[in-house]
Amino acid sequence: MNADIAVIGLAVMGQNLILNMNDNGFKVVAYNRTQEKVSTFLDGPAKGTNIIGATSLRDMVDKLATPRKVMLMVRAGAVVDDFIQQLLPLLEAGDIIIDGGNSNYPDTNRRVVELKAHGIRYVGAGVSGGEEGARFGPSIMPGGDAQAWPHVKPIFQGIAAKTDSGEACCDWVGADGAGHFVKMVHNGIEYGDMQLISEAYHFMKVGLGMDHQHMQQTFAQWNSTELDSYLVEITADILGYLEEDGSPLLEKILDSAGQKGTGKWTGINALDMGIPLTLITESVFSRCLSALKDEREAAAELFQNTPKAVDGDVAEWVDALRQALLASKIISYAQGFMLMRQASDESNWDLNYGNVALMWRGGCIIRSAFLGNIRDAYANDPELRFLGSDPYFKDILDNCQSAWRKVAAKAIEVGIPMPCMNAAITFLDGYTTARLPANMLQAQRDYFGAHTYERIDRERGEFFHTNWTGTGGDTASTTYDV
Ligand code: NBP
Repeated sequence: MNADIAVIGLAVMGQNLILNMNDNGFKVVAYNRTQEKVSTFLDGPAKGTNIIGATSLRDMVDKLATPRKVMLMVRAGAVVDDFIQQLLPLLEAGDIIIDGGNSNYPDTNRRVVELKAHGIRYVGAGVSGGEEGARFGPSIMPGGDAQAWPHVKPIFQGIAAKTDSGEACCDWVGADGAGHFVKMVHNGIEYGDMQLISEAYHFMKVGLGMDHQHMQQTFAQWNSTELDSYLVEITADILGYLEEDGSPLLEKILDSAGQKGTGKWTGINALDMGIPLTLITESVFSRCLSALKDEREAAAELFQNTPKAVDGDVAEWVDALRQALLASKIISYAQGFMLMRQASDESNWDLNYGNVALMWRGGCIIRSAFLGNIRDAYANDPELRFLGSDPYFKDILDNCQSAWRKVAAKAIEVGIPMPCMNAAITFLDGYTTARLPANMLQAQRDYFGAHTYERIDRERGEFFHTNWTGTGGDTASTTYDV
């Protein structure tokens, strides 16, 4: 047999990726742990296609052309390691294993090294876009053993989403777990975007008293501005969705958010790497806070917290909100790209940030017109440290600032929680403040723990300790940062 690729895992992502590969002329072998899912798939969605099934991993491997390409679309974690162990005796040097699931990137780092020792080329590919993306064009972020890329490239770029100018939303990201790292940051940014939109909705509903039709029209209109994006588009759809009795379904959905871990991993990595990823981290905490539903209900009663109205012209507030959302979004992406730069520097991945923006331009959940501008920003200056410094984005931040502050201040005044919009403006204020009160922090640290400080009237790198009380000693603690 001479199939191009095998896909293991026939849940929603695997099935749709296989159908997409088939549409694009690739011959695919489908395999699943629970065998009946193979026959159900072949007799159902795959009927009449060139897709073939396998009854065992041996059968699957035998049906592949060399070098064999086996893609795992299974639950992340131990299941991936189990399949790798089962595949190893069946594959030979030069064959390729691809993990297209949401694996944590340190696992991918480890697997690339372990499999290289067996002569197997391992690829960790982030796949985004959910069911529809998988079926008709996902965003794919592959990284790992670069020798695998020429073999995988035609399939991945063939099935990936395309930008308006026809570029594939898939390119080689970098070594080790770089692909899964970039996918993780993508998901973190998705958390931030979703929370920002939810905050805008909350302000409209509670503060401005807008009805669903008005909110739906507002988001639909925003979708023809710089906010043009998949998430803004589906928000308008969600707001317009009515139940049979004519009432909006949205208001019947329990306000307790779930999460599957990628936002949390992004926050953990930011803490580990010392990057102030305040907005995405707040968005994860917002989900945690929302999940404390019973406690919140009790506290709402205890504090007699009732929604408060925002006075003033609704249309003016709506436009201020649009500006606040846009500016906050810029900060969120700026922080996400700061995190990727730090990871790239630490791991020598040499990430191409413009390419990352291009990969997210289509096919994925955070796809937006805005990502085209991010791509341009990094094309103009690949060394850009802060996205907000790019002229296009700086202009928006400058122009939106007054409205953005107005919204953030009003939300605090009337008690509407907007943690991400507020985190965003606070970040910009901190990032653009030449002298922060960290001198006080350093003095305190030295006062109680002899942690030493640097002086502005001396060279950087020279550390001082003061005996602040006259009763402490002159011995300083060792100076290091963690
Ligand atoms: P799931 O994450 O639900 O995984 C289902 C697959 O994992 C099935 O093939 C199932 O086999 C297999 N599996 C499980 Br669960 N436990 C197993 C075990 N102990 N041994 C062997 N196989 C096992 O599927 P999905 O939602 O299609 O996602 C696939 C991957 O893609 C995941 O890593 C996911 O995080 C990622 N992803 C999902 C989305 C999305 O929108 N759903 C988007 C992007 C990425 P069985 O049929 O025998 O139980």
